[in-house]
Amino acid sequence: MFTLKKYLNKNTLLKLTVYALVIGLFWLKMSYIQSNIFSLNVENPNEANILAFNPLSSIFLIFGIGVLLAGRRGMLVSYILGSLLLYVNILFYREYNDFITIPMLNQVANLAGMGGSIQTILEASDIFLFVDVLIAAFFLFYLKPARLSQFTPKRREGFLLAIIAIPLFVINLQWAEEERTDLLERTFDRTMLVKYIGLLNYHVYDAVLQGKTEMKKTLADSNELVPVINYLNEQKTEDSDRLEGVAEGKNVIAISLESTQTFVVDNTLHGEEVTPYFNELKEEGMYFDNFYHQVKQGRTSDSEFLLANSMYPLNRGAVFFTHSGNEYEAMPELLSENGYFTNVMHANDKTFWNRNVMYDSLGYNEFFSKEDYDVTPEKSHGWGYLDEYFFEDSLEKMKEMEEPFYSKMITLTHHYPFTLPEELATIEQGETSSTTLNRYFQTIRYQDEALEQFVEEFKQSELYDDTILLIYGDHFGISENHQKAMGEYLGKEINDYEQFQLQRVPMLIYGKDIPSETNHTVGGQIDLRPTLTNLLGIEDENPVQFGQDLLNEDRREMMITRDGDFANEEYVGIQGVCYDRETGEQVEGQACEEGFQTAQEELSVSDSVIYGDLLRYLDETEMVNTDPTLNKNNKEE
Ligand code: GP9
Ligand code: MN
Repeated sequence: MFTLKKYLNKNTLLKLTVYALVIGLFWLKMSYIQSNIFSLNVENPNEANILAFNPLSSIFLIFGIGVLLAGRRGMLVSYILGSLLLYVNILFYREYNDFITIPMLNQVANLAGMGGSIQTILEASDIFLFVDVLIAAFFLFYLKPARLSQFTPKRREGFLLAIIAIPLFVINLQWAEEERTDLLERTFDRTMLVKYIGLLNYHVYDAVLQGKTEMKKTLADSNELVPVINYLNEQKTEDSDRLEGVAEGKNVIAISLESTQTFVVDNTLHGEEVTPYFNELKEEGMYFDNFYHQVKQGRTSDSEFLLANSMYPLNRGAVFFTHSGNEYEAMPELLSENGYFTNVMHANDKTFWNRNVMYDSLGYNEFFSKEDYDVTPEKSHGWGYLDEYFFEDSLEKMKEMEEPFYSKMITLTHHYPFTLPEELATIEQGETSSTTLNRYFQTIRYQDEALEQFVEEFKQSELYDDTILLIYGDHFGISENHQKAMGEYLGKEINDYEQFQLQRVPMLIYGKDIPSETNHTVGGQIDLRPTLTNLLGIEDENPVQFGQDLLNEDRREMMITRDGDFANEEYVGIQGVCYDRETGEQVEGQACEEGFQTAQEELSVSDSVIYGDLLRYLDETEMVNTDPTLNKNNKEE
């Protein structure tokens, strides 16, 4: 019979002591490394507690496997391997300020960089990180119970340890999700993942992600690109030459405005314009008022993906994380080939959204991240470096750049939760039932002022004559959770149609030879690339693009969201329901049927390219497809 007494004899207690000592020792070491060697930005006591707790599940797992495979020797092997893995991460972190990922390991060039400096990142005191291995060996083999052969772990104990890891991990994850919902789905940032689930679990997660990606990729073959290209050819409209090459050879400054939605443009609060500067600027350039964001969980990074590739991001996770190792034919690469110095300016950690890795895949020449800016506590708030300083420093950098350049700037201050030091607020908060929305007005006003200072200084600089600006909102800032408050502000009920229309973000093209006009075409971020390459007069031969030039009057007016909803010239289709785009009235019948079908098809075609990493077959597929003799032969047969 299973009685506690039977199991809690002296022998068992001695055994448990050894287990507890070894597990406790590794726990101590891992906690020390996580809290003292890595900078994980622990923000509150709850996060500190999660961080202290999160090594446990992985420790039970690795020791469980060790015991299962080879008893106490296995336990020591687990201890040594675990320690080595931690140490390799420490070395990597010293060099890259980042954690190892499998795609990162695959990037030989990166590792070569590390190899060159390996001596400089080793520290004499690192030896102390291994002293505990000797102590663990002592516990396992020479401590009295061990010496007297009272510590001989059985396989089933190993199994039990590994099983205990499961509830420990579930507790860890639930606790973490309270702080950060959808932690694993959204895969924000490696630093954040390590903070919440611990370094070893993070590696398991990374391996699972990689396994899934590899599997889909392995199953794909070059034939799959043919239907993609066929589909895109069907959708294609004749190129128009409207404004083609008007900005030939010019620099481009693309400005991604954080959380900026169209509803604030030309709108007021307390009788004051919310974004007075942008309202004015848009009159001097080409402004698009039916332009939508198309992002999903990858938020800013998804908008970057859309801009660079004219492909849809993924429905789950951030493609910047999940498919950074894919082959792309991205716009930065194309511009580089056309003599541009391509770069991104964003004063945040370079690892956020895996940017440091993905930007290489997209072909950017340089990434000016937080470490390239003079970020001090006085000049920071909330998410980090305040926009005014970011703009100021960035313009200085651009003045020194070799021309032509393509710089993409990403602002930061107007980010959820939209807080601002009181002295920087120049408009009163809103008075709706949502404090989030109320604060939103202050941070967007702040961003507007920072933009003003930048654009006005830019106009005075020598860059003005030879540069165009492409300014766009990255995604919504006010989510559906604030519908009621949004309704209070806009003075109307926010139903599904209105909520959909709130996904419009401003888009403005501004520069010396760009005419002033307001363009009402229905479009989205997917259209940015073809629009820009047309203005620059650059031949873009990549056929796998889903967007269309916004200036082409014959374009297919269609904007598809990641949820399979859409807007076209006449209708807006939302979750199977059809609305008149202008009036918002519900339309009965099959009016939206075709639109929904196109949306579904288009998203799955785009997904197949990413999941199958199909662009790696582009060269060979094009050859097959465009060989006229081959087509002729086919016809003759
Ligand atoms: C972080 C910034 C914000 O670097 O781009 O990201 P978001 O949360 O908006 O995707
Ligand atoms: Mn954003």
